[in-house]
Amino acid sequence: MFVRGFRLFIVPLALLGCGGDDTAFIESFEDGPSQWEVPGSMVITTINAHAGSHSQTFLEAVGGGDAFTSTFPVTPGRAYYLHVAHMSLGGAGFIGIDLITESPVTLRDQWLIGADAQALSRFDGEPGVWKVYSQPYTIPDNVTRIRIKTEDVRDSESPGVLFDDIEWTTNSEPSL
Ligand SMILES: [Ca+2]
Repeated sequence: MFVRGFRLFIVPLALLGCGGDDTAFIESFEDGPSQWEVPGSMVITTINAHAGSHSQTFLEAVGGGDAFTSTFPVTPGRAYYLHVAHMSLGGAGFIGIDLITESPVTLRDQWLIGADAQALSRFDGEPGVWKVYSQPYTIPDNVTRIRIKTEDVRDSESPGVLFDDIEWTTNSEPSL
């Protein structure tokens, strides 16, 4: 009886893939801006949130990326997902990554979800309504670190965007 019970405990863990999932970055904006090495014009706001009480917005529209996270390690050739909760306040903004190689150190970027064809996918939610997006992306060879970046592309006629619950993970489903 004891051995049988032990087996029943082990098998479900294996089926769930415990130990195989790799969440490299997670941000709910509930604990301050410490994960954003270059905060730019970002503001952690309480005007609305996908979960909790805080989300990210911007004071300015800045092209090329406005707020940048600290860099974190990734595995070259591995498939990941960016999960993000997004709300348009009239604008759309962009979220993407900077890809960093070593020996030699190089940096290039890839917009993942955004307002136009620069990004792999488009934000298409209704203004004032949160929508969760999941964008798959395979890390190129030789890229060992990335950072996530966000920006607003508003103009005076289309103000603002909110981001919340950003995850970089091998799990196809968001955990937040
Ligand atoms: Ca939040």
